[in-house]
Amino acid sequence: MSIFNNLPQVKYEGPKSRNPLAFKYYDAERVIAGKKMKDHLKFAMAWWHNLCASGTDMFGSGTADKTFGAEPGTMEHAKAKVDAGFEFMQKLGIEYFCFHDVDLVPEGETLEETNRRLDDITDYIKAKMAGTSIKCLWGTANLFSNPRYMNGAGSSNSLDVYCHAAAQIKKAIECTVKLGGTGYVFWGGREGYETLLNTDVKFEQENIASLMHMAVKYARSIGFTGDFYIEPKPKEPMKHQYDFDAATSIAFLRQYGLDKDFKLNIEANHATLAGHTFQHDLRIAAINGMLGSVDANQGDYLLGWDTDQFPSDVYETTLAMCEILKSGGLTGGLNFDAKNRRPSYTHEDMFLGFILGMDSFALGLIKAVELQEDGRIDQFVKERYASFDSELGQKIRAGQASLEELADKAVKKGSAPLPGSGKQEYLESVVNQVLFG
Ligand code: XLS
Ligand code: CA
Ligand code: CA
Repeated sequence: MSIFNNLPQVKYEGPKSRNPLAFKYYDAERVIAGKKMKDHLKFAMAWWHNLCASGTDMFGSGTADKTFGAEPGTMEHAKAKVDAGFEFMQKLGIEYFCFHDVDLVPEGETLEETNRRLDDITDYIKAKMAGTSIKCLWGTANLFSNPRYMNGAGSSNSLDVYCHAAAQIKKAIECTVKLGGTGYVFWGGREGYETLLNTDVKFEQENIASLMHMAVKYARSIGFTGDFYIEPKPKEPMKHQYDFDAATSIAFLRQYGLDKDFKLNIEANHATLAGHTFQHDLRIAAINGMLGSVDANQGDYLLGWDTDQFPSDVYETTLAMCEILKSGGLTGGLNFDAKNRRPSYTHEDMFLGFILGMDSFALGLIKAVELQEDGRIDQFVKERYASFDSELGQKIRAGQASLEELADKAVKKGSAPLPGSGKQEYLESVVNQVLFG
């Protein structure tokens, strides 16, 4: 039975198309920079936003009907969501999905009951996957919604809560492995604190690291060969979250010896909440060899929280794709951790949100490749550091220079010349010319 029967198979019709239910830029099979677009842009559907979230906010109830013809809170509904999700992905040509354990099934009274339900639903999903090209990008455990996690999961003060989190992680890893997932995510939603007056930060961070070590050990023992990801976010829901941004998360992973098994899942809206650009966190992850996957969305510059909007800003997607191309591409993919605005409540809006997001990244990819081919920006950056091509510069780069010899050179020179213009305005005009010229 079709759920989206009034909605078509979405096809590429090109930039001149006026059909709202067609791609204008995303042409899955088009080869660009040596790869098919769909291989540059491994788009994923987030189970939680697309199949679960109905538009509830702090001031009002849901606006969107996500029942898909079944009673919410039942296993029939869990299965209806699978049916809806697969039809949706197939109609849009999306080949990956991401999930939390509790997105898949309603939690039971006991862990055993929840786990049985997870066994059933993953059997059902696996059967659906057969004969399609749909795969699992990553799985995760929701360790933030249930009241037991009010003080965190790995960072909880309660041993019982810590063990409950371990049980959920164990099962979520098993589900991810069963569905062939290539990644497993830790988003530290409540791993942080509200006040230092009641918090032992060192104790909590050590406990989080231990839980991660146990997760890696168990996952490897059942054959998981993919990457673990930390997904940085500075705040919301906690006032202060430990995985503040890419740099902080990398330092944590290195400090606790987790850096060989983990990379980062960089979310655009989380980077901007940390006071960075999306590109900044992509760059920091990439230069540290830790750019794994991306949660593709955007925030609102006027709002200080995580609005999880479908990406529409092509300037941003272009600069993001520049970073991704420069890093050699993602081992993970681009998960739309994005939801429709509350007044966009129809099934058609679900399609329109993904079309917007996929086209924005496709256009970003096209423009990023054009920027690379144009070459003026890369050339400018190269020339900007050209003084280090000298013999002494090379010695510094190789770590073979001494402070005394640099000081001697400076003294002989007398005064240093100015370092040359940064030409930001010129570079921004190059971007505009490539984007709109
Ligand atoms: C919330 C996070 C969450 C993670 C997965 O802000 O983005 O959805 O991606 O737990
Ligand atoms: Ca988010
Ligand atoms: Ca996310």
